[in-house]
Amino acid sequence: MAKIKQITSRQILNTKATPTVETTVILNDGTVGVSSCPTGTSTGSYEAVELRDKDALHYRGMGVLKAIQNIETIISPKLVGMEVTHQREIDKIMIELDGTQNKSHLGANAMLSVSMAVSRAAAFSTKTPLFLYLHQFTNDSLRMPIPLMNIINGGKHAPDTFDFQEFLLVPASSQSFSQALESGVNILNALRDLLHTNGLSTLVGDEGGFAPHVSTNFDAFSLLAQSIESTNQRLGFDMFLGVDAAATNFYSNGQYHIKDKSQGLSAKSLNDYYVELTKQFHLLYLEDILSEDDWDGWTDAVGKLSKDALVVGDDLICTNPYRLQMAIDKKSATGIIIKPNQIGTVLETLAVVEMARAAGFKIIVSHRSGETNDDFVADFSVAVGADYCKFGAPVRGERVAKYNRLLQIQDELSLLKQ
Ligand code: 2PG
Ligand code: MG
Repeated sequence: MAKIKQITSRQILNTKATPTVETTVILNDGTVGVSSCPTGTSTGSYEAVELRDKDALHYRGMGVLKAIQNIETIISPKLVGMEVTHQREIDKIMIELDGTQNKSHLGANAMLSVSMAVSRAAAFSTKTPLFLYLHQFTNDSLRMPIPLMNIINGGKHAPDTFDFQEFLLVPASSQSFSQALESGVNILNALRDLLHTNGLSTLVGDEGGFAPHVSTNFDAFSLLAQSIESTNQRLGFDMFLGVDAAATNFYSNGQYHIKDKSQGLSAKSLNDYYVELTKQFHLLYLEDILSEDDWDGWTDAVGKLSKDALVVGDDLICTNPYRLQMAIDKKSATGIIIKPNQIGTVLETLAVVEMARAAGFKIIVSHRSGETNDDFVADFSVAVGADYCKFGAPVRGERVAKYNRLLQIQDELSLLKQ
């Protein structure tokens, strides 16, 4: 088995012109594995720490040279010489070297880029597709996820537009991955035409979805419903809708403030509004519909909404086992967003998936708004048999990289079955 010979890292840019860490792992059999970390914009308070230099003279303080130094001076000396397939031990060593609850010593960006590059090098070295390589660390079945496509952007991803952050297409599970992707593209094109006809902007937000200046969240759902109807698909049969409200961003002084309502709302009243929207627009997927610490509000949401839609925690849980346990105990969600950089290593991410699955949660593997062209999460989503993946709109290189990788995997899976 191949051993780690060298680990090098560098500062590269993500899609928001913000520096991030890219790591190269070289093995003694000549194999090379490279991986880079994504970055969130509307981050949860309980995410692992992304180490930033805070040197105002460079990249407005957002440089990651300290994280890179940690890789080269602290992590690399301990990992060089190890068997690359010993992912569990490798991640454990990094967790011990960090020694904190939230990865604030080494930085989750440093640790995750190494962890993913190690997996990729091991997969190459053993001549195994990455999704199959990762699959051996799980108890799940391989499965193509249903793509949740964010074709209208709001919130922090498109400032001065909608209060809700993401308006998502949710294809029916009867569609194969490639059919679902094509349906999404057809609706994206129909929406572009509809916006154009109405004299609205077709400029896009961080994740490639349109960001028109219409006023309410209700209006955004209406635009999606009209676009779906103008294709040959039926809302509520072939295609459903979803939302990532990222509600922490419009919560203040105990109330939720959205343009749809003239006054601030309590969690219960906001949940009643979600019930109306769910009925009218066939919402199947509801992510971060309440603020990240509004546990009672979340429990109320599950009671009112979970028979019709998935109630999904992102900032609520932050891919963190302690937060997940709270969500299980309080019956606050029925699905979990999985983002490797919220926790910091591949093995810990896999463990959270297992824990969530055992509690009956649906699994949604997600990109970040600040991405690179790294398609690791595509393989990861298949490896853990995720129910859904959320990789943005099916446009822009960094989003399409993940969808295109899933198209390859769909083919590879059918070859495996032959
Ligand atoms: C989210 C993500 C990804 P960000 O909230 O789900 O869509 O956004 O990466 O900005 O946290
Ligand atoms: Mg989210």
